[in-house]
Amino acid sequence: MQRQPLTLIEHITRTQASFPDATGDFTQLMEAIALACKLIAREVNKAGVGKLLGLAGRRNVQGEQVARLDEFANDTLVHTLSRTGTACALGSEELAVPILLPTSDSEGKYAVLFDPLDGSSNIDLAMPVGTIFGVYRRCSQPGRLGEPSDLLQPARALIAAGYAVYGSSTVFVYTTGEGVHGFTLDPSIGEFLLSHPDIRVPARGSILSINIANRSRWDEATMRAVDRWLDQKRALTSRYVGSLVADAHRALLRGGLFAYPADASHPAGKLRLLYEAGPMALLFEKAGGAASDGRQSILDKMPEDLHDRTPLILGGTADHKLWSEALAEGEDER
Ligand code: P6P
Repeated sequence: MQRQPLTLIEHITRTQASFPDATGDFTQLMEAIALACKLIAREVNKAGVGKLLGLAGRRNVQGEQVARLDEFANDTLVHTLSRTGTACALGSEELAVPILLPTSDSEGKYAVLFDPLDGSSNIDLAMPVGTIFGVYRRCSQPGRLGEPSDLLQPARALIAAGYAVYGSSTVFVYTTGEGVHGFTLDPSIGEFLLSHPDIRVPARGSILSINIANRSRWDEATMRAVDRWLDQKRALTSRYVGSLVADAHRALLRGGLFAYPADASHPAGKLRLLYEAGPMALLFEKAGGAASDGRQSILDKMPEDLHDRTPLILGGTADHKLWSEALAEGEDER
């Protein structure tokens, strides 16, 4: 009989076996995230004929038009996570302020951040979109309401991070620190099945993923880094979806570089530190790659606000080194 690949929950349960004091709360939390991603995938995959296409008629804290699917994805994550009792605080791109949850002494051990539907401007074009999440252990006193500080931790403190990419297939990628693993949704049984065990980012790849239309707004150092990449004497190409989860997933599997540097319109960078760059950085580092803002590891950046932004460079170690060395040259000359 053909051996079925491990399901996501079987895999998570196995990782928990190495934690003797595991109570099952973390597994329950991850099950809630996986369930939410399945529910979101179902709506994304029928967006054209479902009732959730188009705009919700309001703007989010970022000033961006909110798509109906953004609201659905956010509400689904809030609902599936809140009812587990395992979270004390939830932070979302779609919510101006965190949701702080009442907990008993033994509950609410985790704080969860998420971008419920990243790249949603691509939905009406049937382009890939995704959900990104990060999980912290709470740092506030147990047995009471969670606090914003439970969410304002550096990405190095994440105990789990991952994403679901809703593309030609739905793939769930996560790490709890022991490697990075991918699972493909089999809609016929509603299960995420292990399809990408122990993902490793190739040290050197051939793809640069960057929005070249921003070139006129980059500083000199960024232009030098891009030109350094393009001047390499080897076969190169570029790919850019404009959906972080899709572009990062490609770089995780194929190597190369994803870069969203700061520019004159986004002096602090466009992407969000806590619920986009941080989880992606943990995944890349745990898969043997690198993640920085060009000068500092994303994992060490201390957030001040839930919606802080950052420049983001993700890639294999050799490709990332080429970029950061080119960037540093200017500083050496000053
Ligand atoms: P631009 C999508 O809106 C997003 O937040 C990320 O998913 C993506 O990487 C980036 O913005 C694309 O930004 O300016 O290239 O359209």
